[in-house]
Amino acid sequence: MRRCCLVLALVTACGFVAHTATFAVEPSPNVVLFLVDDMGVMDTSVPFLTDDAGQAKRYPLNDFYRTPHMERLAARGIRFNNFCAMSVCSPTRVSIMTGQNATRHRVTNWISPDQDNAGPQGPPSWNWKGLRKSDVTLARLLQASGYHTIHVGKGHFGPRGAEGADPLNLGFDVNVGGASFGAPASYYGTANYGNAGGSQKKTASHAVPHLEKYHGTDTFLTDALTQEANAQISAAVKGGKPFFLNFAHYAVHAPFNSDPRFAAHYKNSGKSPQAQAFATLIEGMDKSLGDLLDHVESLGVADNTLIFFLGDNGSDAPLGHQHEVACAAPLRGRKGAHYEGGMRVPFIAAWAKASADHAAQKRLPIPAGAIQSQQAAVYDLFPTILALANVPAPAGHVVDGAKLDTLLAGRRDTTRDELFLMHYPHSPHRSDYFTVYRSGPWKVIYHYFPSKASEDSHYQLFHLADDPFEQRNLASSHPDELRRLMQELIAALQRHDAVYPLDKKGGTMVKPKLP
Ligand SMILES: [Ca+2]
Repeated sequence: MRRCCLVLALVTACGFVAHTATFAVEPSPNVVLFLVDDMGVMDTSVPFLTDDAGQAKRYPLNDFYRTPHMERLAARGIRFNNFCAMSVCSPTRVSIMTGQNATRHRVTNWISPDQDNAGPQGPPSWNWKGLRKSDVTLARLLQASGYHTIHVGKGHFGPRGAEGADPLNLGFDVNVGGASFGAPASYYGTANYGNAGGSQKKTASHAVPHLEKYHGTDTFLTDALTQEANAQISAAVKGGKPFFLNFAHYAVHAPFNSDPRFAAHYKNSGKSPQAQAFATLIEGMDKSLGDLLDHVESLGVADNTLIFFLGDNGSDAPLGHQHEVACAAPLRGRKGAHYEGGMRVPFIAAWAKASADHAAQKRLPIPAGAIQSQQAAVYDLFPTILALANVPAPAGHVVDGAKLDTLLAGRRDTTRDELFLMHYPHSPHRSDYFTVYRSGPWKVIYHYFPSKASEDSHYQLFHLADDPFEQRNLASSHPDELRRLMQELIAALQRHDAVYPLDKKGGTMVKPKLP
């Protein structure tokens, strides 16, 4: 797709060349999706949240974690402090690949590799099988338009043996480390990442594939994947094609194996050994980002390489109760929960090296050190990246996301709907059978089967602008707003062709009720 120059000859009706002009055509930009598993918006030394004046505000967790390379990336680009993901892994991953809300593609739960995990009252027609060969994916569209498409790290697009288990079936030219499962058996090279060999008697069901050359070494999984990603970037650059790298770290997902390279930084933190190990996974992931930035710079392609850094769901930091202000403090909740801590993720977009005169950067300018507070979500990446690469989405493929260009430029986009729908018709997880709907400053949560976690009600209502940490449930005191938001929630589910939980007998779908 690299077209160095195009000679255009305009021929008149008489048949002679009237004018010849030479246009330099820019090479297509390289795109790196740096996707961190289970990383929430507070799991970093980069402050994402802001004060009333819109300035970055540090909280104690920002001083616990060490992510200097995220700081470097944030200084080069823009970070979003209101970026939403689905509350668990696979739904977000499929949304990134399809541009669709999980409600629509119906991978509404994480995909258990060996058995359908709809849950006891989950919808049987949810999409446990995940992505298929025939599905429209971001990778396939880029591949068809001339990109070299690389997947490194965690896949989790489909169960074991299904088409989606192998990223090579989904439009990737290369797959290193991607498989059906989400959690690695081990981060340790000395344990062969769970594969048989050496002192490892049996291959574990979640053994990370393709990394044999690191077996028996002290190469931590995050580092092995980084070396592989950088080698793939080198090969792509050598081959002269633009590349799309889906660099999907297993970190910082459990098991919380302590990374010995960084353990000393946290030993006097007063935090539990698990929390310290989690922090080492964060710092190892951050070093990976730094190594990648250095590498694209050393190859001379940094000014033509766009980095999107993000998490796939809210924090899983082992710092306290899943429904309290603890794991993602000051946000409430944790991965899987219906509170903001379960679905707010870090998002940074930056050219790997700023160059104001670069053609691609002129088309998509990104200010340095900026913060964007307008709400956006994981499915917005699909239209954004396709537009940047000049690739149209196929007719008939419904896209729920909207281009981020205006937001990436640091401006407010008044044409965007400020809506977010997160549908989780499953159990068991940190929260069960719920739908979240955000509209402007309001957030309503519908609980299909009231429980202690839902304050024994179907409804919770929060005003996030006034109460960003979800301390005041307004469902009883604001019945008009509750009813209006619930009407919108029900309409949004219908618009996305949702499937719903079943009643206890397992026969009838249970749809949300108006208050
Ligand atoms: Ca995840």
